[in-house]
Amino acid sequence: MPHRGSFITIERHIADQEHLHLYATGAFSRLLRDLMLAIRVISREVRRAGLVDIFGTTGEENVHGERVRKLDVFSNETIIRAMRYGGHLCGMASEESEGLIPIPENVAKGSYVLLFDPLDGSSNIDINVTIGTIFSIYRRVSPDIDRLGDMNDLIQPGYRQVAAGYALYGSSTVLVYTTGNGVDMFTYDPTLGEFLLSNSTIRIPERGGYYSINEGNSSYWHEGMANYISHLKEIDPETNRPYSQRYIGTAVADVHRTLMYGGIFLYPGDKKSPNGKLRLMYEVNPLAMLIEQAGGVAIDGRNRVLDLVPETLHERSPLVCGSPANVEEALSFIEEDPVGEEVSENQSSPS
Ligand code: P6P
Repeated sequence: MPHRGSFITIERHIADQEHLHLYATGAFSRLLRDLMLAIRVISREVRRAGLVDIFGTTGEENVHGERVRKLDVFSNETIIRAMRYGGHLCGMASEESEGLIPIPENVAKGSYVLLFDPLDGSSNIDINVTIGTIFSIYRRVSPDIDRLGDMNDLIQPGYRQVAAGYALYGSSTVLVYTTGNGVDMFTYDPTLGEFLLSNSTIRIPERGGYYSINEGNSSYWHEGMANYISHLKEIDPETNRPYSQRYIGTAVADVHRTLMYGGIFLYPGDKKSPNGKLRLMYEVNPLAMLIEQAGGVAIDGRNRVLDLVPETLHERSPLVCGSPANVEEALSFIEEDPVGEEVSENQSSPS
């Protein structure tokens, strides 16, 4: 529910929630507080990017061969610097970095790992369209608390996340996060330097009238997906069709609208990209946890996202998420569509 004019800061909210977690020690709360500092710094830079010539690209490419923008690098480095000395983590991973981001040898290792997309929506950075930071937190699985973590600590199924959230740098900076007890939203007040609770225990509407997908990919859609989207565009006032199409091209912003207004967001696998475009570990999993915690549904086109067993750090996954009624209806159309990589008939299965 809206908390207009409340003075519940995120620090107090984190502390108040601590008792809800049997294992939560001050470390978990301090981890979140350090992350909030990084997000404040990124928010400040995003808002003045045009003034300090931080728009544009660095001329380099990231691990995925994508052009790196100065704000991407700044955001990535800001989070790493804010998080690596706190003593709460045994490792990190980022969309902008190849493998495990280590914790310095002389720094205490903690019980958690942090995975993040430092600036989602890079293609929108230079045109002042909403972008965001997405994060996902797990407890380490490797036993030795004093040692650096490893890939097994980073590559875990989404249902093991202990926290997930995102910051949106839009008309205002908002932070939406969950630690497994519902979804809460905070709005940043730059005059106070505080994130103040603005919407607690957010619940996604049971059904919504928006669908969000890149229609430019329609030639590649599998049959079921094509039929579903055509169904949404038919004229039928009794079922409030046609739906309205909204697509910003920043996943975290499109999913935020879906969370707040209801409806469905889809970045499906198709004939060109069987696993879609979004990254499982630091985009799809955290967004799926938030949608589920708000009463929604998140699938890869057939299976629950949070049950997917990841194999590599940067693997992609299709995502179909939103209001329960919308996702259920979509599934009735797409459940026969292929999901993920297909082994074609003429491909011999590995010996
Ligand atoms: P397309 C941004 O670059 C991003 O990774 C997501 O935030 C967004 O949903 C998607 O790519 C947009 O991709 O293929 O629709 O332009």
